[in-house]
Amino acid sequence: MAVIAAKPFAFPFDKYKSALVIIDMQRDFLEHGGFGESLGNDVARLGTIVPAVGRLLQAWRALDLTIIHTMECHRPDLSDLPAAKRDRGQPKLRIGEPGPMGRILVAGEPGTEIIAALAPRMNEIVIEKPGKGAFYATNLGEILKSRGITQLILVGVTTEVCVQTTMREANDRGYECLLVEDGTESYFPEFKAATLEMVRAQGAIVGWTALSNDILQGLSDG
Ligand code: C5J
Repeated sequence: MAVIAAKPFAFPFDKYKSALVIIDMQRDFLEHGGFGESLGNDVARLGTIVPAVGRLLQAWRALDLTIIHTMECHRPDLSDLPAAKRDRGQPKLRIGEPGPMGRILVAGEPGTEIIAALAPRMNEIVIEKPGKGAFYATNLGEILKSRGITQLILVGVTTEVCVQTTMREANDRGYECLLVEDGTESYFPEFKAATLEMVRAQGAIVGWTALSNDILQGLSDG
């Protein structure tokens, strides 16, 4: 057991009951020609977190702790893509349409893959999710329960969309959640800042936030 320096107060950390949850670090969000860019976003912002996420991933791997990767994607027949999601926004390319990296956010397509620097290993769990939250329409809850996981360390993109949604879903299910400040990013810096503030407000109403170095320290302390 260790204590991580976190906001709004210290996070009691049991690494053996923790999972590192890496949300949607996919080419479609981080690389040119993908969904994020087709929505008019500057995708370069998201790449800045890759080193910090990579250091946490290596540390979890070194200790053989639970690692979960998520991917936002849909079945090739798009039967899990509601029209309300497909038609939202005004992207140049809609979900399911062919782009430079294959069909946008469709399972098995090159653009849907996790970026090479953070590619999952064979023994790591990969959750394909059709929604913003990683618990919706997936077996993530069952997997965590079967491993006795009670604490989630969250990284990934985008802070205010899939990361925050997953953190809120997890909080409602009784998990203690810690969002890594330099391990998450948004196309909109003001949305990232607001999310960090709101999740830890009111005495950690949704959870804690901390820097990756403080989490690495907690891993070696405990
Ligand atoms: C979005 C995500 N932003 N992974 N997905 O549509 O946050």
